[in-house]
Amino acid sequence: TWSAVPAGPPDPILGVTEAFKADKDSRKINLGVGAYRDEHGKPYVLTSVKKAEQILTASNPDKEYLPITGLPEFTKAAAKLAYGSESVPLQEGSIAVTQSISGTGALRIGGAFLARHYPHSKVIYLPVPSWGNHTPIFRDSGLEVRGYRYFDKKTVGLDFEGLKADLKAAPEQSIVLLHACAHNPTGVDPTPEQWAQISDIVKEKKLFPFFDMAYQGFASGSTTRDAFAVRHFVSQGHQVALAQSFAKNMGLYGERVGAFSLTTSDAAERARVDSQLKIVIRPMYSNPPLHGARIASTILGNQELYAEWEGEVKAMADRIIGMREKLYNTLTSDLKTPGEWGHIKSQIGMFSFTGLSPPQTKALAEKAHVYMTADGRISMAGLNSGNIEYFAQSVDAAIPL
Ligand code: PLP
Ligand code: TYF
Repeated sequence: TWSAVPAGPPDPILGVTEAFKADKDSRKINLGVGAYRDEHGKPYVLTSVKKAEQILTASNPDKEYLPITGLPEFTKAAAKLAYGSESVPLQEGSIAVTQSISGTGALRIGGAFLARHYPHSKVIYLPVPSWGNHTPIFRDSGLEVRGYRYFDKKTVGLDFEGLKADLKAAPEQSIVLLHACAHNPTGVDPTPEQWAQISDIVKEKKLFPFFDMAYQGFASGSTTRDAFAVRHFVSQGHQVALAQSFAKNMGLYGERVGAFSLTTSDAAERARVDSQLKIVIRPMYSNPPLHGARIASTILGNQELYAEWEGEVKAMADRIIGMREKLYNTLTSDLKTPGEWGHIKSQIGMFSFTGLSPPQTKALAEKAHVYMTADGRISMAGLNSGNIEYFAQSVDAAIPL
């Protein structure tokens, strides 16, 4: 029956982990997948998460099904975290929000909802490059995927002129996907002034903004600062779609905790949109899992745990920023590695887009047991004081290739 099914290619990001696992060398480093590692290279479970789990266990909760749109305490708290308690649509009760299977599930619900109900366009514009899963998510949702210029290889920074030109040239009312902060894979974000200009173009062209916020708190260490773009757009009167993930900022990767929301015109419109979100979700997976949403809502709803969590997000962000400094200094001052490495320090969030070429990344894997995606993206969180010098020396050796 399946003789005509062709073998598919491995996932470009998760495939790196497979190669890493198969390597027996003790010096090996995995800088592929974007998952936080502590100073000892180990997965990190936040103390606030452990405390929330203790509170939950002590309350002996049941295992009943959640409603289709998830745990109400969680979705309320998630919307407040993203939009801010001062947000007008939040206060007016005009935000439709549902729990989702982490950020990926939020993007997929959003894609499916827009494909069915957004009346003006079936076209979504993604930054070039974007997270590798964006294209298949939106294509499988029934949207047509196109790109807008984002990254400038020459400056290793934002191609702001290209971005503006491409958004201005897009058909009116197209959907545009924006990374809210800590752009994956480039680590390059617009400045607040640039966001304000993007908001103006989106308004002028009546584009529909869809924010992907997978790293709130992870970029700057402040959940408020990282929500700037979303909150600015909302304050400018845009209606937005928003995908949130709690994988990175709470370290809840495998618990699959996320939310999808849409700001609407008023509470009556919100109720109609809510009803249609349920109709999109019910045949997909019926209702979301309990445990992770309970953890997140316990943290977000408890002042003490919330403060502890904010400290832990900041500590993760700060460790990454420290690794950026150290890598930059080792490459430039100690090793005098040829090239311009300032972007290692200026890039934001979990990743650095090193500028290493596919042959260089291949050599790093084969000769130095250092693994990263073929586009030269490294997960900064995979570096620590025990491996950063070996990494820098390996990069230095690979540069002439
Ligand atoms: N969006 C972006 C830009 C991401 O980088 C990620 C994870 O790496 C996600 C969404 C979704 O991840 P998850 O489904 O684990 O929340
Ligand atoms: O490293 C990245 O960019 C992500 C990480 O279900 C990831 O692709 C891994 C698994 C998953 C979602 C995101």
